[in-house]
Amino acid sequence: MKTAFKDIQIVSRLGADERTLAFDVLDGLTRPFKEIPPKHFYDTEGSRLFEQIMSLPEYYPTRTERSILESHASALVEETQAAELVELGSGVPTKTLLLLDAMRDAGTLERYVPFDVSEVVLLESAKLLVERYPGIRVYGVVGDFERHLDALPEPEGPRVIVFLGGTIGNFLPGTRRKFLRGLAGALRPQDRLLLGTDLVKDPAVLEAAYNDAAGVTAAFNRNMLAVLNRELDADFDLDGFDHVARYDRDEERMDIRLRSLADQRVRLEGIDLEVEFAAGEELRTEISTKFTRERLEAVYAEAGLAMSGWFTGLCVPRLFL
Ligand code: SAH
Ligand code: AVI
Repeated sequence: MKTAFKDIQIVSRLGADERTLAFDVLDGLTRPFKEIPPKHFYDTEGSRLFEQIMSLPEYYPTRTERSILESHASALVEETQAAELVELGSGVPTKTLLLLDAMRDAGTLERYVPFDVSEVVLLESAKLLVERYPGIRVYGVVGDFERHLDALPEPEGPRVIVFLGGTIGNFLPGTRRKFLRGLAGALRPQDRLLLGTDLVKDPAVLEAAYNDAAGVTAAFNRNMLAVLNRELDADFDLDGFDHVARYDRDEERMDIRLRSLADQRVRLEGIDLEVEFAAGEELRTEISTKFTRERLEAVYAEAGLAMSGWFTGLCVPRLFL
């Protein structure tokens, strides 16, 4: 499917026959340990809730990454002479503006290529960007970056691919390796990858970031059940599940789950499935891996990538100031 506006072209790889949600849910809820992948958080409501998470006092990653980009965007553009910016999991591209501003100021900016599962958010951001940067072309891809990297357009000039927000941390190790290998294959020798990851730190700071006092992360987590209710005609009682976010020190990652408050049975009409949850049973909805430089270098090496620069920022949860 293709949608064209002036200066905006959107291609979609998530057609009506896309049955990933149905498959993931059938597969994930019939395992001894229940799990559904985090890409299913991001319907319109999930994307809005994530936008709220980004400005929570406890959620330091967005502010930290923004401050890193503020310090280094100009130098990165000067070094790469980037004419096009490809952004995977682009979401609401607020931090991206720092890179696009630097490209505009250097006179190199030609094209922005956002890539996201959320069509609504992608289209909104495309419209915003063509207004902010007269002359820019936006080529958006609505797709799953685990499966549709081949939908990226041919490069038209020096290209930087950015993957920000720590989203790489949401992959399990095997999927992460496959994804990064695919990405390495899409990079020409002169292209660069700018990856934003969170780092290992005090577990109290980490756990606070995923258990905010206002309950926005809990609502974001439970929203996955609302997605299942709507898309798969399921009857999950959202109040029947607690939000649980713990730091796993051995795996160095946050582990985010929904815990059933009682013995309950859920019917998912759309996939003709009935599932039982025991009281206290947990459904994993997300992991969020925290890295060290050594670990990241090893992850890069196994994907055939080499690290050419490393920038860190101060993690400042506002609650601890
Ligand atoms: N890059 C932004 C948003 C991060 S939130 C930032 O740094 O703030 C993660 C984004 O990735 C969301 O917009 C979500 O819709 C998207 N996403 C998650 N899984 C995806 C997948 N498998 N394929 C494509 N986009 C995905
Ligand atoms: C998108 N991703 C990097 C966020 C994270 O921190 O892992 C998603 C998130 N989940 C709960 N809070 C934020």
